[in-house]
Amino acid sequence: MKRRSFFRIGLTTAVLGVFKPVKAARVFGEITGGLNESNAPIVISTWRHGLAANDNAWKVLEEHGPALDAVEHGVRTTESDMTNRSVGIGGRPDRTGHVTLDACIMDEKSNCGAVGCLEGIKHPISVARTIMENTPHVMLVGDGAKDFALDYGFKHVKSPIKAVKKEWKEWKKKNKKLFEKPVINTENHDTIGMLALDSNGNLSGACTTSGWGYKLPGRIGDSPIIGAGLFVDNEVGAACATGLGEAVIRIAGSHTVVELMRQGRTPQQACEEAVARIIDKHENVEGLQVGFLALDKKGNYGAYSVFNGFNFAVKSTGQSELIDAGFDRNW
Ligand code: SD4
Repeated sequence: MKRRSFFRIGLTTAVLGVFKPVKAARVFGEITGGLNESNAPIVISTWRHGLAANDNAWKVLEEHGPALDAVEHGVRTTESDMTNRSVGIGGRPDRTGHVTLDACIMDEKSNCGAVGCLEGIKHPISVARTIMENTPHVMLVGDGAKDFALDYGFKHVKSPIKAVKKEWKEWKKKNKKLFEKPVINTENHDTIGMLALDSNGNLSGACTTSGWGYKLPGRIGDSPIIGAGLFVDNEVGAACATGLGEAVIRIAGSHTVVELMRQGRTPQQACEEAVARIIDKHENVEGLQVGFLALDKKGNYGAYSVFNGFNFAVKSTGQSELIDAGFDRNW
């Protein structure tokens, strides 16, 4: 097996730019990229941190680079941001103080790679890609994933970072029982999921997170699970999810969105239907936030969430904006 170069596309570009996003409040059901022939290249990603991530993904797309490089490069931006508490090693730990990271990546040929419960590695997304490109497996977790990463030249980094450790200690004082049922943390749903369509018309996606803050040790969410946190089918489209992973897994969320697009739904309609299914499958959706993002083969996009508050970033030629997603109900 050959070790790949991790620095193919120049990591020095991972610098946050200055943005003046246009904040558009839109009526849900009307967010689409339009019906023109093709919006390619285009990149979309979850939450406000998607703006900076899209900018770095765009550097690849505008040079006519592959969507796969764009999404990896893009989400590394968020993984590098030590102020981000829900992605990368700056993220919140589990109940025992371990920051365990989940990520996955998928390309236009349906190749995919994933890591779960990975500790002490700055860029889980690149480990996921390395698994995809260098092994016959899709997913490695825990110590196996860590050893694999170290063997392939990734460096160990310390986590949690100081500020996070302090917060966790405070949390621990108030939460003494380790295995008490975790409470849904409605403020900590900030995974980055990114979908890109390149100038050759190929789709790829990436998803990376530190998961549910103060989760039970060993918990893996939807984000590294192909079909749940992310799914790409180059014939149809791509989708990713953010929010309460358990709810997303229950309906194979991202796969569901892509399959709905295959049946003729627009990206917007597909996201709305997947959210409706989540609502149907849960007796009580109180505090259960989930958001879906979808992109089709022509670069039309859509987004929808259970509750208000979900937004996403879009970048294409002449466009860089943060858009409020439609939602089913108010908090
Ligand atoms: C998870 N979906 O681990 C992730 C959490 C998250 O935005 O914050 N998503 O369940």
